[in-house]
Amino acid sequence: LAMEPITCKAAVAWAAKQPLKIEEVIVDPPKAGEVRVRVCANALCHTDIYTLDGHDPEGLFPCILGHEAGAIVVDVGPGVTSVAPGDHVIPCYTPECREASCIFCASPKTNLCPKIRATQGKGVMPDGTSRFRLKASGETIYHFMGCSTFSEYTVISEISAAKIAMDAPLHKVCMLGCGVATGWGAAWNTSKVEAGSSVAVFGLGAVGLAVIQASAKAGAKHIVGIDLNPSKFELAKSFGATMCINPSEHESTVKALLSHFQWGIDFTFDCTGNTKVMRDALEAAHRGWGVSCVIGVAASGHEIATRPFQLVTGRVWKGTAFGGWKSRSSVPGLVDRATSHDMPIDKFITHTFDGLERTADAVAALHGGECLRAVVRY
Ligand code: NAD
Ligand code: AHE
Ligand code: ZN
Repeated sequence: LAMEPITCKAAVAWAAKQPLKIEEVIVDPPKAGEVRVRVCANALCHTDIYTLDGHDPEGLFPCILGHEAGAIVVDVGPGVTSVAPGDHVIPCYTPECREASCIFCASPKTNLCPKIRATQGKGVMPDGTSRFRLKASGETIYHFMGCSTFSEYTVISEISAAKIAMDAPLHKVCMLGCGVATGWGAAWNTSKVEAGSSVAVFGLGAVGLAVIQASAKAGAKHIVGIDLNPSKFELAKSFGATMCINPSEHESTVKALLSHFQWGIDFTFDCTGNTKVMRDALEAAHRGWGVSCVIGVAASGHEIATRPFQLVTGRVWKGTAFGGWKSRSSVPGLVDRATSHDMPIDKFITHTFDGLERTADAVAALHGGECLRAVVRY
């Protein structure tokens, strides 16, 4: 039976800094190597807002944002073997092609499979075309991060679809499609936080709190949470922070940290996207061996700086995408850890909305300052 286009609702980003608009869109059937999914729940990530606000050098409009979702496979294109209609999946913006010729998938050093990265960055599927059109005019709408989950239906590559347990609650485990998984992986994979070590986390959104949770699990002895918004401190402590610092109360955050940790902190993380904070995080890292990991995504045109002496004297500056997780291989296990409460995730959900048309309310909530993750259930 030929697959038909599906008409559904999507929250379309028409231009930078403009509110999302709920539109009727046509979602074309999946082509070879693609799957069409029904999105059941979507958590907003700061990166969606960053692109909507026009800070992403790759941002394209009109597009359908969203990349932290739980979904059910509806139909599959020719050649798809790893998922079938009815399977529950998490769309992953970092794919995993697993082809023998992929030196990135073959290497244990990285998760950055480049197989579809070029077209993904151009807002299209690997054949160079979009599966989304506006119903009213036929105008093409771009994809985003290979996911576009602010839509009741979307098309993703098979290599971007992590098949997860059928009984995992999609409105919760959707958060493992980005923020929470990224924080855990930054601590465990990218930085390899050690038992007994000291950790400083700059930025206590969902990503930073996930770093704290994972660092505590790894046995870190001291975990400092840093945020301009002190309303985040209580929650940070409940995730495992042993101390919190508000930079606005100190002339220098680095000096404030060094007053407690003479030679610096073993593992530091930027979870703000602010390049000045990235510098502080590097310079607060321990002389001789401190590792500083950039997780935050900086606005277009912003660059990092420090004195090279900071590196000469043994600090290491690194960064992470999706916490280093090889997506299709790792996400199912992360989902199991969340559902078994080995790594509880309920506390990350501060807002819940029902219906795709509430996506703009979720965006407003994320701007509000009290929000970690706003989950929209479709
Ligand atoms: P968020 O907006 O919920 O949290 C950011 C936190 O940083 C807030 O609590 C805010 O008060 C705090 N903050 C802002 N400026 C600060 C400053 N100067 N000093 C101290 N604290 C400050 O965002 P999130 O969803 O947790 O994401 C965090 C960052 O990580 C974003 O930049 C996002 O784009 C990025 N991100 C990266 C990856 C990746 O794979 N590398 C994945 C997910 C998110
Ligand atoms: N498009 C931006 C970069 C945005 C960016 O760095 N994205 C992160 C994920 S943020 C998830 O919330 C990432 O993984 N980047 C690696 C990649 O391949 O996109 C730009 O600067 O052009
Ligand atoms: Zn994200």
